[in-house]
Amino acid sequence: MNGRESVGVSGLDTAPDNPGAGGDIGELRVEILASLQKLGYAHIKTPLTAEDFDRTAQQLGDITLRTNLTLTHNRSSIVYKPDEITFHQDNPLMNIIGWYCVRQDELDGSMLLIDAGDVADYFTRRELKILSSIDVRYPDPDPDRHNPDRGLFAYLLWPLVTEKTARTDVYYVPWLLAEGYDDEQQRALEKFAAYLRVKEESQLVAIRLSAGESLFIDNNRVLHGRGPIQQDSKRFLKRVWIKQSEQSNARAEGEGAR
Ligand SMILES: O=C(O)CCC(=O)C(=O)O
Ligand SMILES: [Fe+2]
Repeated sequence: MNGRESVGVSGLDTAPDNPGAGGDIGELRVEILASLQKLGYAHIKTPLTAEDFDRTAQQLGDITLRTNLTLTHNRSSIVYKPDEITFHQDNPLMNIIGWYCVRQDELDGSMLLIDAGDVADYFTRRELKILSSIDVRYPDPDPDRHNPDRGLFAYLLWPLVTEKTARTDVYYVPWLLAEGYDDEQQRALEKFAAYLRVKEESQLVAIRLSAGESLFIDNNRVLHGRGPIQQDSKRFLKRVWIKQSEQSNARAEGEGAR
């Protein structure tokens, strides 16, 4: 790990005990957006309080869900279990995911990231068209329709690749692939999985958050996962799902370009 992914140097380090004062959170927002644009993620090493993390997240868009991630034996989602979590993306309607570390696993607990921001360079025009025709399921965000803890499952569909004017978005969850892909789509899916393996081998980013640190990722670009954690791990992360408005998207692109 080198220091390149660090943000929050100028703004918060001057007043680490009181980052809310003097507009520091506003400055942090600009740094996070710039890092998201450049790297696909922003690792904030300056310790924040949980409240300042939340306030910072609110500056990035609308928080649609707050989740406490700790091992919870009676809950069914993989995020509450100690097993390895393979590379995936969360609900594609969410543009940014943020995690705040309250307590880290004793041995590891690193978040592992793959930046798929270069997907359009790796595939031909024709392959990108095929990838855009591949639908991947995502859980219905309405908890009355999709709620594994209540035995409710409802999925919607989202394209694996979405070509936009200035970027190409990706949405991939290996265990939520739909059924009935044709041969051409199967071949494209295999090549996509190979692309991820190459990136995992050569460009994997591992970030082990310490207590007080936070991480934001561009969920339409970066895949995340982690290795297994201790069966009795005390690891505790707070996660936020953030939806950017069209307005803040446009603003973010403008700021990133400066
Ligand atoms: O526990 C982690 O590091 C990440 C779990 C995860 O996939 C998530 O929070 O969406
Ligand atoms: Fe996830």
